[in-house]
Amino acid sequence: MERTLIILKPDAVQRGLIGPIIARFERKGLQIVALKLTRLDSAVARQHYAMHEGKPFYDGLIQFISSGPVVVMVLQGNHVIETVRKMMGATSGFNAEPGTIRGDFGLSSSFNLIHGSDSPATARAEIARFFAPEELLDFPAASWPWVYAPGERP
Ligand code: D4T
Repeated sequence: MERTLIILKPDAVQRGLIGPIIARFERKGLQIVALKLTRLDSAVARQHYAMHEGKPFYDGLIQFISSGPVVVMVLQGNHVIETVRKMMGATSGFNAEPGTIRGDFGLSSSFNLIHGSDSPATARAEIARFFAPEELLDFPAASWPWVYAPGERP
């Protein structure tokens, strides 16, 4: 099964949106296999957003993502990377469709609540950045027989 790394950014934590956002993933049928509240120091933030170095919003992005506690978690499920990206919505809350997390909860393009890995290779690197192997729990979810049809089941 596929895994993805999620960060609930400082704005989501401060606005009391940890529960409502995680509830959406649980209701979808996705499985949480790792979860913690932490804070990104500047070095980890720069590593995580290295691909944006040099862009006009880079310094503000590093400042924002390391400005307060974040929730990092690993979600597991069939096609979870694409599923979560769709549930997040477009980068800016203003452009994001209603029904998506950013579309329902935000208006900003920088305070945009959530990060999700964008490819399997990125997910592997990002999961390893935030979790040791032993922090990832491998267990059969009780919901699987009703979330997945027999041919789709893990
Ligand atoms: P992340 O990477 O956080 O999951 O967001 P996206 O995948 O949706 O968007 P992105 O990589 O293009 O941008 C990364 C991060 O930078 C912030 N940002 C982006 C910003 O502050 N101003 C901007 O103009 C853009 C494009 C928001 C997300």
